[in-house]
Amino acid sequence: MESANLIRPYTEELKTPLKNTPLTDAEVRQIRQDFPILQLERKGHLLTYLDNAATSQKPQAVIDAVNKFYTSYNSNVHRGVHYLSQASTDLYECSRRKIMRFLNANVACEIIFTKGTTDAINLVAQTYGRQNVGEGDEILISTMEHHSNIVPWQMLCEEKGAKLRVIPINDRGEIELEEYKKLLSEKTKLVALVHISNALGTINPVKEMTKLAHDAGVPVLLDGAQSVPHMKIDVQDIGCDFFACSGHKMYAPTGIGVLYGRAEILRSLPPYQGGGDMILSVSFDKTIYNALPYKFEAGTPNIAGVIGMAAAIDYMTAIGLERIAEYENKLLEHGTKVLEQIEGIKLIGTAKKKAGVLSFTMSQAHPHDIGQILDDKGIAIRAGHHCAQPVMERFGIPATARASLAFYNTIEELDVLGDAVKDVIEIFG
Ligand code: 7TS
Repeated sequence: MESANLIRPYTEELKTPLKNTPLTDAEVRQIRQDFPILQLERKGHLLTYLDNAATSQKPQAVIDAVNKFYTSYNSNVHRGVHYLSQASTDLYECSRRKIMRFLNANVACEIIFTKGTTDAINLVAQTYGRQNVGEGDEILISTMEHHSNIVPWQMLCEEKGAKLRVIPINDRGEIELEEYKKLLSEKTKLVALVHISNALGTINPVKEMTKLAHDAGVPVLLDGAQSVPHMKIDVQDIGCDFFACSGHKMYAPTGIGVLYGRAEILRSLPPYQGGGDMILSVSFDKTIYNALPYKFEAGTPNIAGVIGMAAAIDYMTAIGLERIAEYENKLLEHGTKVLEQIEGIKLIGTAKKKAGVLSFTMSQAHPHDIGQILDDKGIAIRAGHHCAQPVMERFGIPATARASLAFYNTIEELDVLGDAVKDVIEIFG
């Protein structure tokens, strides 16, 4: 019989980037061929997919990894002595170690698989939060949080009689650091902060903010949903205590995500959910919980999702995260220029440090109308509040139109976006 090691389709080691020179247009054309969905046509137009902050498209390598799991390895993990169960367990744990390296966590047990960012943040709220937050305590978030980094804390505060405090942002959509310093106090039990804003594109100074929180004795959770796909992440260098992200925004399947937590903190926490896999032994008198990371992974996990996420990491690291960030920055600069030159367009989110998000309003048309007309031209953007209603309120607007970028987008696509936006203006005059 074949051994699990022999059938392993990839290793836990990270790939090294194929090159260290800037990503060329020819390479991007090649990369686009790896994404079957980018070959789709809509109403006679080749799809221009600019809704990557909502979810990214999947390369064939990820689709194949999931397919291969179901066709050749499907079995439950951590259970059977039989060949398939050992193979799927091997793939699952090998993927965990790959993700540990990708985020530069210290040990594999610091990587907890979740359904996504939302689930990861709720895990922290329900474990760390319920254990450590009491009446009169405070949790510090920012104005630019996604609802998934607001509502779990509101729910916790309501239950515990604690208070949610909010760090203000300036007109460019940047954190007011002086206000942040003032808000940190002995009452603060956690800082929960978005790394890159999905509505504005702002890259927050998370290392500096983590240091300030730690100096005040406060742990930090980062919402990395929008940062992991677009820049190199090193959780130890940042120094954060928790880091949450979603597979589907980093070219992996939906329904899978990661919570990184420092082992020392995770060990001190109660379990999140009860069930199979999170226990060592169960009797009606006493249940003994499993060690990390299984204590936080109750029930059969999303094995195919985990394997797909490892394949996505292979794909991204082979291109190179630094090269991805550099190329996307070039796209952002070009897209910003294109939109800025159009009369009536206002960019929302103009931070000095920004990732590939172009949120805008137009004096002539509502964002939903813009989205509709662009869709007729095969261009996919998102229109709405982007699950960040407090950001909209801060800027006094109900919604924005948002084009969000990935490394498979091109300068030409941003020109297509610009021309289509001009057409919207003509229609609405
Ligand atoms: N945090 C941020 C910063 C996000 O952008 C999102 C999703 C989430 C958390 C939640 O992630 P999930 O995978 O758990 O749903 N953002 C978006 C978006 O911008 N458009 O659709 C979803």
